[in-house]
Amino acid sequence: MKNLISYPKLLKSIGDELYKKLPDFDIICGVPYGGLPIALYISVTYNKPLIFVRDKKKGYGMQKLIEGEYKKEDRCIIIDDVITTGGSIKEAHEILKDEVNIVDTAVIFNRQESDIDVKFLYCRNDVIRYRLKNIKSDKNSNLIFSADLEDPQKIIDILEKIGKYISVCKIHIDTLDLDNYENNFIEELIKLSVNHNFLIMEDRKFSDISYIVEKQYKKIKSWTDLVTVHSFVSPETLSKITGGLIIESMSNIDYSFGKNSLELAESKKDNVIGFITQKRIGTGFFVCMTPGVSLEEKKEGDQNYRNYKEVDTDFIIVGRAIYNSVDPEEIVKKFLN
Ligand code: S5P
Repeated sequence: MKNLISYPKLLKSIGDELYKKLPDFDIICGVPYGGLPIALYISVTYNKPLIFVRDKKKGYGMQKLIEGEYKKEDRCIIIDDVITTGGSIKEAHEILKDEVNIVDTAVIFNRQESDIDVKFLYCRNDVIRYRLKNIKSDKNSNLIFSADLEDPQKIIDILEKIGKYISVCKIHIDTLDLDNYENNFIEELIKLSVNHNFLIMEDRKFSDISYIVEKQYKKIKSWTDLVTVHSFVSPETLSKITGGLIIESMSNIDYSFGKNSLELAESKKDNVIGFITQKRIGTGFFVCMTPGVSLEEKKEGDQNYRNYKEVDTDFIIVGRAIYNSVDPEEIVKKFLN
């Protein structure tokens, strides 16, 4: 993001797009350093005086913390490039709150790790959606590998062979036998996902109130791109996650939350990527992923398998048919045909 200053045309179009999202205001405040170029561009282009705040921690101490001229009644916008935890934006608020009338805060990129309400152009969820789309088309693969083996080493060994063919690797972290594994499984999984260019999904099927899901998600967020969530959660619960996949229907029982799931997803577009579903729903903005898929139609316990050729959604999720076979690479190639 700091390199944006090396691309003036891009900086300009980002500045214009961000400006369109802002309410009426009188002055604009950039948070150094990341927020300054974009705030200065908006200031000069739209004739809005600029101020900026100094970093308290950097020893300016009792000196002047706000540069530029302002009046108490000025409606002020705070601008930064990125919001992660929101620390520097909170500090700017602190410095400005009794000096001007803060009307909004805007950033270019929201990492979605903070509860502060900000306007933004892009967020983590957008990046996940974009990457999924690109991986699918670059690899020409609609295959999600469901790595439900208990032995982490076996998962790593299979991924080394099939990683280049798959778009996503899905796991259930709580089913893995990690205590008896000498390496750091998550580190290895991330390395493989980078080398072979696939996303990681934790099939957590969140179902609790937002207060709890926020805590649960914190434990896995650093390594998972996608995460599943039941369709009966509240919009508030959904707002705590990114890369969400709403369980619209299950392969093993006959229920469907089509309308609910769509409404829920529409209400939280910045948190949802799509659905786990047996049939295509929505208009294509959200992806549809289907589990319960094998080379042929069959029943195993309560799992209902459909023939992969019968599935018309965006992705198929396949577990046992791949990892129980003697040659996973050969089987993967069959699914991709
Ligand atoms: O409806 C569903 C939803 C999911 S996420 N049915 C499913 O089977 N799944 C998951 O897909 C299930 O938890 C498992 O991880 C995978 C299917 O694995 P397989 O071995 O039966 O292909």
